Amino acid sequence: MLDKTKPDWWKSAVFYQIYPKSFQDTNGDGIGDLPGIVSRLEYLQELGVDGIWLSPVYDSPQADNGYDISDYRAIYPPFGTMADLEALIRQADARGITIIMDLVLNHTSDQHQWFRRAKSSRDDPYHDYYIWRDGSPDSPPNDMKACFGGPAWTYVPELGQYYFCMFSPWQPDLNWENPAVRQELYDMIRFWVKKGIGGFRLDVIDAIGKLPDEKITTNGPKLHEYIRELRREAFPAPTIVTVGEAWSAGLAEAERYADPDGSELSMVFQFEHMLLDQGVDKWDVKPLPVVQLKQCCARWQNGLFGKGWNSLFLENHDLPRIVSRWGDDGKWRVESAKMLAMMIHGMQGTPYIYQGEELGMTNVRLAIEEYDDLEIRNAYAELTAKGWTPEAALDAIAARGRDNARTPMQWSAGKNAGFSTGTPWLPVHPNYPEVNAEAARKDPNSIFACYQKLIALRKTYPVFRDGTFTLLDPEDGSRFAYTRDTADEHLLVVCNFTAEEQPEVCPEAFRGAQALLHNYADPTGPLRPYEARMLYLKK
Ligand code: TEU
Ligand code: CA
Repeated sequence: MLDKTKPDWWKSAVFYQIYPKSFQDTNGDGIGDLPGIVSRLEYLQELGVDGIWLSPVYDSPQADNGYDISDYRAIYPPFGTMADLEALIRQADARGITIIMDLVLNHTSDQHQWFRRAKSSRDDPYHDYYIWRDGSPDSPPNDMKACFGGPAWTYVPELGQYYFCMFSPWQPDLNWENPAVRQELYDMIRFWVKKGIGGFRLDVIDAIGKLPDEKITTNGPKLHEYIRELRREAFPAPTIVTVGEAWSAGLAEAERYADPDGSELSMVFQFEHMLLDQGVDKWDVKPLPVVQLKQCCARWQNGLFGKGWNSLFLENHDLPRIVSRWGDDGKWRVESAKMLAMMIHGMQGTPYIYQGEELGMTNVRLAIEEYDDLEIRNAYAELTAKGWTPEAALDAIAARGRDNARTPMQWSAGKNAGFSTGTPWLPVHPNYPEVNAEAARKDPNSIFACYQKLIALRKTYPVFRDGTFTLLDPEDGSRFAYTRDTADEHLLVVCNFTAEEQPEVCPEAFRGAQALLHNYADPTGPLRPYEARMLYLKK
């Protein structure tokens, strides 16, 4: 078990993201719940993770599945009660698992008390909690668009004013320039720290310094000032782990966010690698440029070495399933899922596994009425209005839509994959009789077993945490190979990104080295489809 009293314990940790709505239902309403998570702690302990990042469980009208919070200090009743959350914190802790909560500080729900009052009158003290601009019905302050479709300004006729909403009209942006807003949020965070929450994932934290009049959303001039204040006021303890979601972050910004002086956050989720296989936007699907992926990873690995800390991830609740995206979810599902896991877990940083990733869960194809996500529903309308055929729009959604990640967790070959005895809120993927946790736990060669070993290796060999990174054959578009080095350890990771045989990569020093992990028996000779090998030696 990790010593979590050490300030940088999270550098040795592996986290697991839970999307509560889809994890485990215990009362048959088709919606995952907190008792469901408690009932699966044993599974997570068996996997070996040190912490859970819990997607939002706060009270919410669920316009964006909890990323629209109506009460930061209450639990969404279908998920359970505060007592259930306290039980989860306690029982997870007993298994060496720390709970990290999602913090949505950029916006609230339009149903939050603050917003209801803000909207009631220009003179209400809460009015200035949000971002308002005067206007008339047909002339918004500017032409900014909301992420989930439509304009970023919503008109309130009673006030003759627009409010700013970066995501959707149901998610009004908080006014971070108002010190009362900031203090209220810090106070709320202290409330959770007192309950025993070990850290936070900060939703779209790069947007809190926005200047809507100048059409600036991310990386505003006061962003880092606000983050430093947040750190000081809300979670000064160095043992609190914090990871900021920052789509806009390049290396220079990430260095500021994750400054080892502890003045801001532990690390950020940056998405450069996740943007490589798209064109003008996420619906413009392009094949993965392997050379660019390698060079991108190398830049981050070397760029933050000694100056910050990387987060390592391939999936989350907003992204498609990685085996469908960069692997092969048909014939080579098992091999390619393991290869991708080895590729990412061999690097320096803190790995985050998204629920079901450890089973090789795949993308799903649904009928348009079956999708729940507001982004998907709006995108379908917008794409077809632009002239896309329904088939083309559905293809893009099946490749990139967020509901790919949100189908219920596949626990067993039983009814509804063991997720619920009722009707699941989102359809279960039809491949559950084959792809499920029960089968994976029994099979020593499963994808689950591979993740389990990767987590254990990270705990056994310091080179995973501390080693330098060297990319081999940077221009090779089929194989991703790199080495990691400390003064006395040497690690080689080799991955075949294709379904064809490729020549072996094995620098002289590694001849005869111990194979720590591999996804085919007998890891020697040419690389078979999606083959991956990890070789290790003591210098
Ligand atoms: O996501 C932030 C974000 O920028 C997303 O809009 C992202 O670009 C999109 O999901 C890509 O399809 C965070 C949360 O992770 C997401 O679930 C929320 O919907 C969003 O913030 C608003 O809170
Ligand atoms: Ca339930």
